[in-house]
Amino acid sequence: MFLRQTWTINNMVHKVFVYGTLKRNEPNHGTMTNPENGVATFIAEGMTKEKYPLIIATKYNVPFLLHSPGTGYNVKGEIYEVDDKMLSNLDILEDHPNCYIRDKNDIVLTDSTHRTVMKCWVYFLKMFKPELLSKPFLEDYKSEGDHGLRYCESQDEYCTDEDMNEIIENVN
Ligand code: PCA
Repeated sequence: MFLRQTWTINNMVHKVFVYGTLKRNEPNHGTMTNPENGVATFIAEGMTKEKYPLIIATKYNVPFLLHSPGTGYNVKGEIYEVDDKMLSNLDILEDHPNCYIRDKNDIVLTDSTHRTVMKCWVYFLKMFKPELLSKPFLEDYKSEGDHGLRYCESQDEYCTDEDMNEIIENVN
């Protein structure tokens, strides 16, 4: 009993909405299915309640959700329940909070007739360069989509310093 309670206290479950390379059949999905990284359980398909610009940038063709509510589409993706370990591994992959910033956002379940809303963690780009808003906006990211900007898997970091300069506004 005591052990079980300890486990529950130390292993929180977090809802994460993924819209890019972490989705099923996309290049980084393996991060979520690798048990060494923790546990991720698929919950449902969903979309952002607000519209946001989803763009592809850098020479690696990385998808970024720009934190600019009201522009773009209600972006489609997948909701997962993850444990603490998986969440911290996703933070490492996404370089939160240096590159992407993980923020809670309303996600509407796509299959639900009642417009069920879940608050989920989402990886956004916040202090982005305004010129990123002139790139085409996507509704449903696919690395192999018509845009022709296939994600470059050879890199193990999303955001090198060079990439950061390209996408993040220098606030100094
Ligand atoms: N991976 C995260 C953020 C962007 C990306 O490629 C995701 O799929 O949500």
